[in-house]
Amino acid sequence: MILTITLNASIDKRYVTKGAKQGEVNRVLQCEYTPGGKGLNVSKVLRISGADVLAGGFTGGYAGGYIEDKLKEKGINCDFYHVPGESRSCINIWDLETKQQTEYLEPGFEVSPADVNGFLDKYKKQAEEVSLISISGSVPRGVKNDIYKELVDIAISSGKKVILDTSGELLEQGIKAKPTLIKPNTDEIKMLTGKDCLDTDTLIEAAIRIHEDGVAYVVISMGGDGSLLVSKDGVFQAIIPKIQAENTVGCGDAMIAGFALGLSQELREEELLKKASAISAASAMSIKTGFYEPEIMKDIYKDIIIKKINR
Ligand code: TA6
Repeated sequence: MILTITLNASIDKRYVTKGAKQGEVNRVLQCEYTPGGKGLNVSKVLRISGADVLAGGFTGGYAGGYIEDKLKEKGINCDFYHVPGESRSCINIWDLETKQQTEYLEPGFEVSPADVNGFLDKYKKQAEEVSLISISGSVPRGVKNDIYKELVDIAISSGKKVILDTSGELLEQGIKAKPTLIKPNTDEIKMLTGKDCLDTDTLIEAAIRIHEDGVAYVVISMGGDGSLLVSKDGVFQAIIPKIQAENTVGCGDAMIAGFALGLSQELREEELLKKASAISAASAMSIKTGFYEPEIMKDIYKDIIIKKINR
């Protein structure tokens, strides 16, 4: 069983519009609601991949109940800490005329110190019972910036591999506990190492530094140029075939799900990176967030090339 932690779960609402204008009444042509927040996208992709998933974190109110009902319909077990507020919504707008994607991410409810302590008590028990832990996304108001350091420490003390996918101060604090895997973007690498990563060599050097500071796997996503994985066994690059992307929202979360699955299966670097890259690419080809077609993933998987980069 893989535990996913989403401290700021949301109802993701995807709108399709045509020529939407600020300051005017715009009618939405299509809309789709699904459980969201980075950790729940990871949960949904893990489930499609056949993994047993336990989803934890904070939910609240009617919206929280909707989120959990929809997760259970997908066969995802839920054990959230319930708070008085309403879980948030995150809006993702795709405009057919401008071909632009715009996101509005609500901040979410505020939690109290008692809520945080109640969640931590629940999380400590969960960490003992699961095989691997994946922590993603932003946190609600009332949660301190070092929360992920505390969660990673608990995971490691429980002898579990732990993935941390977040940004800013949450990542800067969380990395002090030496999570098993992180997937920083170039802004986050600059924050962590002070290096402006303008080219692949600098990117690799920065990732090696983060690895040498204690993170077993450092993943760098380079969008259409594929991704890099740095570990004790070296530097690996995944080169993916050209794809027709339909919705890139959540494909980073899908990649995290692929790594969680692969680490739980004890895969070696080449296989680990190939599977995660194929799942992420297949996810980008789906209009839905936190979803991929297994047949499409298998097709892409066959065409992914993994190169070991000599350093
Ligand atoms: O990565 C995509 C996404 O998970 C959206 O689905 C939306 O829920 C947003 O990011 C939430 O990000 P957060 O970091 O607040 O969990």
